[in-house]
Amino acid sequence: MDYVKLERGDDGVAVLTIDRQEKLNALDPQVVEEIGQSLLELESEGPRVIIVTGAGEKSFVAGADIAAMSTMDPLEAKRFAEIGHAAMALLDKSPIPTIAAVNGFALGGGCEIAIACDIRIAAENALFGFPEVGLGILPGMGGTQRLPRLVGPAIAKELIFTGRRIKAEEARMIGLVNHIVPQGEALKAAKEMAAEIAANGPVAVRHAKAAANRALDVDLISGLEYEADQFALLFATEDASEGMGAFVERRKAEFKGR
Ligand code: CO8
Repeated sequence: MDYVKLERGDDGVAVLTIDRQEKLNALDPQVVEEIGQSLLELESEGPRVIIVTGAGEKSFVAGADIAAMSTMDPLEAKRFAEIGHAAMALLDKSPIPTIAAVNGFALGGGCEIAIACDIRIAAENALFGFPEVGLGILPGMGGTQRLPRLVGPAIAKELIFTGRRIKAEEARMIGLVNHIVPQGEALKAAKEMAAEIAANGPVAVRHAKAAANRALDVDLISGLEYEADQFALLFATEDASEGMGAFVERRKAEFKGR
């Protein structure tokens, strides 16, 4: 891989870093392919949490590579969007929790990566926005679908139609960002949150993610049925016996992930 680095911690936390700093980590087709391949690798290894970040403090990802897109024909653009969608699905539909540690620019495709993650932690210098319509295109890596689900249709449409950039604080106010931390500390804060998640029953966390994802796709009654099934299923795991047993015996649970 040229532009994506994977770091696997002993604590079950994997960090995927997009590293193309000379272009502010902009996404050309190769970068997007590498993100998808890396996430596929991680999915089969099964870390407890995946953190996604951009190399350097200046930029998370400054969007899709505009120079590369400027020569694409519609079929190439469709293919680009498809590999992008496949990679993003590995972030939000995979059972492994994902956290975006956002440092600096998260524009266009960069913001789309961030919102495909389950949770976003932003450094104070983070800047979010969807500049695509100013380029005569639109957010094509899930932004038109995920942003309205995350912040509601009116705010999403405002951001997409105007292309306005917003700072971390405004992003937090509208629910785009979970937490803001000092500049340079987004990855550290994401690792701290990942450690909190990783200390819990991993099978439970995975099923909880699947259940929470269901809330976005189905009506309440179907979602509650799904939740009850997932809840019941966990009673067949060793982790549930261990977790509840440890509470009753007043000791710390040792989860095995099964
Ligand atoms: N594409 C290509 N190159 C870029 C991009 C980009 N998005 N962003 C930055 N770069 C390059 C610059 O061209 C420059 O390269 P070089 O040194 O070779 O000239 C280098 O990175 C440094 O950038 P700047 O000199 O411009 O740095 P500044 O600090 O002056 O400005 C900005 C930083 C404000 C981020 C500015 O670079 C900028 O506006 N970039 C473009 C942001 C943007 O419009 N992003 C959205 C792109 S469209 C998109 O993301 C569509 C996604 C949907 C399709 C995905 C399908 C998979």
